[in-house]
Amino acid sequence: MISHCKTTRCLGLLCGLLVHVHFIQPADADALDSRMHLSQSHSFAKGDHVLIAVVDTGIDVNHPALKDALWVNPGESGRDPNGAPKEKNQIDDDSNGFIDDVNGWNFASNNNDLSDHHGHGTHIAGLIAAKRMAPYAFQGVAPNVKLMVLKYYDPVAAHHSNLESSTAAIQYAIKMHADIINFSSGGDSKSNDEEMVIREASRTDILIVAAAGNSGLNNDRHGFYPASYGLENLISVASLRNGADRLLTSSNFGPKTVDIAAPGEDLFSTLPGGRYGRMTGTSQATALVTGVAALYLSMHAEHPSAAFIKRQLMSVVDINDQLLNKTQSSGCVNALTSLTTLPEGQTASGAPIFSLQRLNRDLFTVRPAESAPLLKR
Ligand SMILES: [Ca+2]
Ligand SMILES: [Ca+2]
Repeated sequence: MISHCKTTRCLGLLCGLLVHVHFIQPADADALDSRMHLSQSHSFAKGDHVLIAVVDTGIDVNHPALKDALWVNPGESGRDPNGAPKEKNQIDDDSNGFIDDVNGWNFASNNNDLSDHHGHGTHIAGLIAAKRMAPYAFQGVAPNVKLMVLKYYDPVAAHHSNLESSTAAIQYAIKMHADIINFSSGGDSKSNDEEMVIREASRTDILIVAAAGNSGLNNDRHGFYPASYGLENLISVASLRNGADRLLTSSNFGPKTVDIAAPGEDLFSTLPGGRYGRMTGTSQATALVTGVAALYLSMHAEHPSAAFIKRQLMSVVDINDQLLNKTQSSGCVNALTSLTTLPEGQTASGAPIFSLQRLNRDLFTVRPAESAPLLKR
């Protein structure tokens, strides 16, 4: 547990309870795959053309599995009129208020150094977008997305307000037109500034995926922010145990204010220095849901609204009794059904469903044939 939480947004509570580095076992990839049906979902989408802002501790921008997943700000790339590369000419070429912000911005130190001195951000980035690199079977949920790196916390930076930094990071994501914001952090107090900027993200139809928190508490009673602002463009995510349909005892929950669950125990992903390792928490579960939302978005050129994507993911979860009264959807995110199930209110033939309560999902789920080509693993 990390104890740097002097202000009100604290990733230390959200994960990093255990980090160790070793080779992934085939069972790791298989377990996550079978839980979320990832490789089958990649037959439909891989996240192309989707831009995800990762508000976190930065990223190892040189990690072999991540370096090709970075967003490149078009206004800060190429050559300036003097022939100098815009990415390092010390000029704010796109006049967005940030100098040489080619892959994102460091709001902790107010510069463009995105180095991850913690590990949390690199781990989250890998779960969303890592490319498969031999000898590892591991890859991110949406390996073709682009990541906008918005660093709000640095353990080696001078004291600053996490909350001010993360709020500024969300403002940047809005200004630079991210599709989804992954927010694997939070705190137990509301912030007017933060709520205002998240409402602004709502108006611009950006989906925010936020961790429910790792205190084992009922968010319906206590609240955990930004997850608990209760906006229709914000998905609040709880974390499941491995090999069981129960939440981690550390995961916050809430039948009204926590929307969905995803695996989050001992997940394998990227770490700084080109390494790999495991972390546990609602942070990790949040990254998986972000990835699934990106897959859905990349499959639909008409750009469905953030609220629509939220409803879609929640309406096709794998329901289980252990999650009744724990989350609003009572289930675990499922990448395959999220992509292959028609929206609520329609059958495969287009006939309206009149009672969602009595809906038989099998009636309107388009399932791939047994012989559907799957990605080789
Ligand atoms: Ca700029
Ligand atoms: Ca520049």
